[in-house]
Amino acid sequence: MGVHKLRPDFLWGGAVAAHQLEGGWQEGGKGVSVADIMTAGANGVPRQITAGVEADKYYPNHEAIDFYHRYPQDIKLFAEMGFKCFRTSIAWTRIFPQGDEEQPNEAGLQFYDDLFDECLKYGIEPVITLSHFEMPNHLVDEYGGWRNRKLIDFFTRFAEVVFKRYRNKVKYWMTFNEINNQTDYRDPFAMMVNSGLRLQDGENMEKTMYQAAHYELVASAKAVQIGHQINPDFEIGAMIAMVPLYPATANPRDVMKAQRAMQTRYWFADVQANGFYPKWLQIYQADQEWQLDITPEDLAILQQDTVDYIGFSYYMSRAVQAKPSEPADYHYDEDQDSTANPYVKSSEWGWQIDPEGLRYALNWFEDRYHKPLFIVENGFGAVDQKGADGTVHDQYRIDYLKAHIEQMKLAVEEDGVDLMGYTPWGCIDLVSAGTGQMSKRYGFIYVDKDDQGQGTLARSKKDSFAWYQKVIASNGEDL
Ligand code: BGP
Repeated sequence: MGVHKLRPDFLWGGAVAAHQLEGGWQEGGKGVSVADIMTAGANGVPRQITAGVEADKYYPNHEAIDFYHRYPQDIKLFAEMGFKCFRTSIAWTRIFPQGDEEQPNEAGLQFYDDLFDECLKYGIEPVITLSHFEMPNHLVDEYGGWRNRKLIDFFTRFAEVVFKRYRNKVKYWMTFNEINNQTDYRDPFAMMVNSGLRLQDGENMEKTMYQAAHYELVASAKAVQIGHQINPDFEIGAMIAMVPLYPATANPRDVMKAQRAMQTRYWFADVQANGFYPKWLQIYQADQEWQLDITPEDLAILQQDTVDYIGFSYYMSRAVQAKPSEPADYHYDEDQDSTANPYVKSSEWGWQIDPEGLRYALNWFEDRYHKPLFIVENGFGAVDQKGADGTVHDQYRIDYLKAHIEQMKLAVEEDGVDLMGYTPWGCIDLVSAGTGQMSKRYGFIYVDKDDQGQGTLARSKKDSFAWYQKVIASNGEDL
């Protein structure tokens, strides 16, 4: 049996993002982010991205769960669970309200000083995402978001300011949350939250995505370089949305399709970890005659400043199928090429539950990049009901997490994967990114608030709270 074990300093914790829990959207000099102009979706209607903040609309991110004021109480609960780390993001708009200022906003910097001090008081390491779906909306209105090269300077200025300020408080960083989600370039929501792209009529969305993604990758590499200059002990990672794409059958054409689908979804990680664009993509881009703005200097930066580790989210896998007459390039289209996988069950939101896919993903990353890995999101979104005793009995959540932790341990113990930590998503209930609602919950801690924004915001422990406490205390032995 495997000689490997989870590291003794394994980073057990939980993950959130500023805009999904802080609230205080106009406090402490904060500017308007893209998350602040997104309404809640309802009854299958997706979230709307409005032109600005419109008076008659409900914006759930504005108050969220009021972590901005209540964080001491919440961090105390995380400490009680035994968290070794806490993953959150720094809201870019607290530091640079518009995004293009020369000088940062001191009140915003102070807020995160206080928050990190509160974590460190309990020995909880902050794990920080620089950009988690919450860029300044001014950069969208004024510059067109990441289609503009100027964004590289704005982002790296922001990164430099926070790296310097928190050089002795934060060691673990990630640049862009789920940078590869924009592979789905037909999804206006993904394009907005990832890259601040409001698509214009007649625009070639795919080309715009490749251009914006390139600027983000250069900005990410520059941030890695700046961070290491400020503190060589920093560990700065990528953050990839990992959804393994399986061939629907053993038909070699499906297998080829799945391979190209994996290449298409994960080339972002290739660039961040290997330092260069994969060949198939260079050929594909050249064939389109897009004339992308990719300079030799950019390529040198990508090559030189690769990430220290791969952080990734894992919720589900998918299966893909070749078309009856598949073109030779096996071009992958997220919408058209996916098919149901009869071997796995789905959540209420159609997310296919596949614990073994996590072991597969860990091995896939290990084989391809040989870098430490960090599972920075995993979890089960569900509508929780309080029982007669006023407590949420979320055995379904425990079952989901347990099954995934078992597979994670196999990847470490049997396969030798180098894993830094595990931070389940939404460790306290928060606003769902996809739906904008409260009712899709992930937390160990229940927050009293509904989809209309009503509730006391009181916190209470679900059954999963004590379960996760036990998991951490035993370093994953007692599941
Ligand atoms: C990831 C995001 C998170 C988060 C999570 C769950 O894509 O990084 O911000 O919200 O998914 O998604 P949802 O909230 O839509 O259930």
